[in-house]
Amino acid sequence: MDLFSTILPNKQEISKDAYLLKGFALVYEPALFADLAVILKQAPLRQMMTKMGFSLSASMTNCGALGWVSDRSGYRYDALDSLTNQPWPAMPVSFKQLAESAAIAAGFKNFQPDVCLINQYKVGAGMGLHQDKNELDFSQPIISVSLGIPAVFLFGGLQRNDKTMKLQLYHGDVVVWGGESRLKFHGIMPLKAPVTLKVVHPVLDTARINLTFRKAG
Ligand code: MD6
Ligand code: FE
Repeated sequence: MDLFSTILPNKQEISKDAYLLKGFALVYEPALFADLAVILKQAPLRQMMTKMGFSLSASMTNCGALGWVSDRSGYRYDALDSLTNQPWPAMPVSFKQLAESAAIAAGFKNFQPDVCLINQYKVGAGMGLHQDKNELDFSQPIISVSLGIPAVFLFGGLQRNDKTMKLQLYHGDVVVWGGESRLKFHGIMPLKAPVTLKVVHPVLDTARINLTFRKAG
């Protein structure tokens, strides 16, 4: 048994090289929210367009040296926010510490994220099945932090048509994936209105925020 299975009883392997760390982000919550508020003022959430001219249902922004963007010319990483023509806000220490410690807990050493994509989902918003493959180095994992109301995460295989598993992600849950799972198809089912007030967050209300950390450049 490895050291972290004793220290982290809430670590679940969901697939080869992919882990769910239940509640891992909860101790970071006060710092994350304070830092997030500053970022959102500087680089507001916005709905981006796809190449095909549809707008993504989640609203997005970024912090870090690079940001994930999509518009009529496609999606890519860009150092500038096209809304402000300024660099994205720097990645706060709290964000970095959360991402790096989650990576270590899942067995990925030396993860140094240069992008944090911030997704906000309101009830009804979701994200279709996709692969994350715009990053240069697929040996680096992705760290995904869920905040706010629960979502159903779809997790498939290396082919779009492969069978998907469904995973409930709750406030504070962190998914870390890399290695053999790095290029697996995944998505978010359209969010349902919460059925209990217990999952309605005092700050986020009935929204979900997802932070995904990557090393893109
Ligand atoms: C989301 N997440 O949870 C969207 N990608 O809102 C992702 O697309 C994602 O959670 C790569 C790795 C983990 C993820
Ligand atoms: Fe993704």
